[in-house]
Amino acid sequence: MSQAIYPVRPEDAARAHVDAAAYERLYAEAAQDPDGFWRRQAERLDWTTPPTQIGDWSFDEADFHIKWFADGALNVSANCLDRHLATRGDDTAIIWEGDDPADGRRISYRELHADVCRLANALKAKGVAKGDRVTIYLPMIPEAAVAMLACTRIGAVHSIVFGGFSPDALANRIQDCDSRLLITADEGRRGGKRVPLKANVDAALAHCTSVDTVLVVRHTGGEVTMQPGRDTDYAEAIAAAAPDCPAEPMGAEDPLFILYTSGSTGKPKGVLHTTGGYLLWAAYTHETVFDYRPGEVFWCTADVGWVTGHSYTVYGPLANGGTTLMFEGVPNWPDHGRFWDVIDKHKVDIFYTAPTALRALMREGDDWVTRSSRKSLRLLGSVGEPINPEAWEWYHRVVGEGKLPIVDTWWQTETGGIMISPLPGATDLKPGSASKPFFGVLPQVVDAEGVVLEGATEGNLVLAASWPGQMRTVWNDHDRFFQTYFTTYKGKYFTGDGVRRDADGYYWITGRVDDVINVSGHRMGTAEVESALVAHAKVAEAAVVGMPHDVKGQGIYAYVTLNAGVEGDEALRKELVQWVRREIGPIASPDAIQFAPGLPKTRSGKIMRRILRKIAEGEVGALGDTSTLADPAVVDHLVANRVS
Ligand code: 6R9
Repeated sequence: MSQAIYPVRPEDAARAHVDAAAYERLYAEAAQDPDGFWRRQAERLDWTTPPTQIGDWSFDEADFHIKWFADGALNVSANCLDRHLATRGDDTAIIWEGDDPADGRRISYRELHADVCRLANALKAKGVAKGDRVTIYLPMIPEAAVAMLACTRIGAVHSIVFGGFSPDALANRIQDCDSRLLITADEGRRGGKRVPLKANVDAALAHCTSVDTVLVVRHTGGEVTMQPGRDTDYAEAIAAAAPDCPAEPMGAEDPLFILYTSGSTGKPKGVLHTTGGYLLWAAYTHETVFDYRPGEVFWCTADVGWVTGHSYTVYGPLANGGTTLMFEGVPNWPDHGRFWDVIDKHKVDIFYTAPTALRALMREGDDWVTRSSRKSLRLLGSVGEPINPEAWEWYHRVVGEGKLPIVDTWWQTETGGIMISPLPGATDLKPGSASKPFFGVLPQVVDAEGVVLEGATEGNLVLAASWPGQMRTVWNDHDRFFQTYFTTYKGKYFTGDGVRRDADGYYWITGRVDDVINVSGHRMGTAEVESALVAHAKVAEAAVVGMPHDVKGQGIYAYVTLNAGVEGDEALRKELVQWVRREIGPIASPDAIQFAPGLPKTRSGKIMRRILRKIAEGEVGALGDTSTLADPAVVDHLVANRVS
């Protein structure tokens, strides 16, 4: 563990919204008088009906409910657009940087407002009403933000599906929330390659009956089949629509969006966020953690298909009247200097990315970075997985030239926004530590039995109180919401993460303690990959665990038992990798497949994942207690045939 400490720089403290003294004061206020605190904070949004009710929640089974600002009403698109028009209508809301460095656009608040209104009117003309679900399957192009905001304008609930997901994964997500309308593009572009989005949609819709309308953005101009009666050209649909559309006043607790995420069981969960609390959390954390001021260029590299793209590419920056950069491409194309070139090109002030990207770039040498100026940069951020101190130090020394603070932000799809993070003007930095909780966040470290551990300690991370940005339910499965998050430790929200707290009260996230693996900052449920594998005709059984991976953080290690008489060879291994990519998407590709005649099971038939994890990690000398195994010989075979 790194011992280094980087103190707050005086210039950061001087300019900051929140310095060290303010942090202590605001943290105490939010903990002692949450209603007073959040009533004041809610004033940063424009409400059509200001809330008088603030926090109203209980994590106890008998009275389980979570509400914030419940009697207030507001509209998210009005908060992200209309209220900025008078003061900064001509300011740039979105800078779009295409995959091809020659492609780009700048969109002002006024233009974005008009585009959003047109699409909102077009959606209404297609029969989309308040509460209806709209699936968005788009590349990182401005139309993705337009689509999100147009939904919020009329009270439709968006569900974005990452463009890297397969037709099957898309179909499951459409069906689960019963979307009526889908917005896609002909193709996406990534690293010079094309992603056949519309063709994937056609394949997905062969299994879904709920979608009756598809809007298709012509992005690459690639050839697509348009199904008459169902598919409409996006440009045509909005050309016919008026550039103003009243913003529907929404209850603070009305659904805003659904975002599917992996859990420890097979089926991805539809995480539901609501209107008031989510927007407040995204806006307030964006302003405070990045010490953001309008006029600065904020670049979050996350795709809008993930929660980070929702909160910090779109909602947080736009709610704050900021300039957000949307990037369609990848860090290593046309070459390994792309990130730094884009920073110079658009004079980016704040850069927010994932450790996996940093590790990949670090391997290519410093020259790619140092050939750029990066003098516009003021602050760096990290999100998605624990950042190892080596990557942190490289980010700090090479990218930030030893000067810029790094905010390592811990949070989850479920939390809506940043929960534990340094504040640049308030928190001394320790490489690898997400450091201190944000206002209103009450972390606790508990042991396996739920005993709260004090002081410097290590255990599981729970949150003892609700916060406005908290998810409200799992779409269509409120019981699963309660069971997943509130039963492991009664009366508390369980994060699924392990954590260490040091003597200074800094939190160090150690990674997932459940059956979720974090591949390049993307969550994969091991059960999802397992069910994809067993769907293959030659596979009898599969068990999937995480393994250490230099760039991805964690890789996917699959133990596969084949049907009797089937021979496991290199060709089948490749076939299975392709199969999983087709079933779920490229992010789920197994990094290692080990054919195993048997899996280690208890006498009651439970697979002992602890042992499989150790073997995948190469820690074969430390397998622990194997006495409860039904057949200990299985383990010797697995160890002897480990894939490295
Ligand atoms: C925002 C996001 C959530 C899981 C989370 C944890 C890991 C995220 C982290 C981090 C250590 C950080 N995680 N940020 N671990 N340090 N700064 O990534 O949401 O995709 O839902 O993933 O990611 O394990 O539980 P999501």
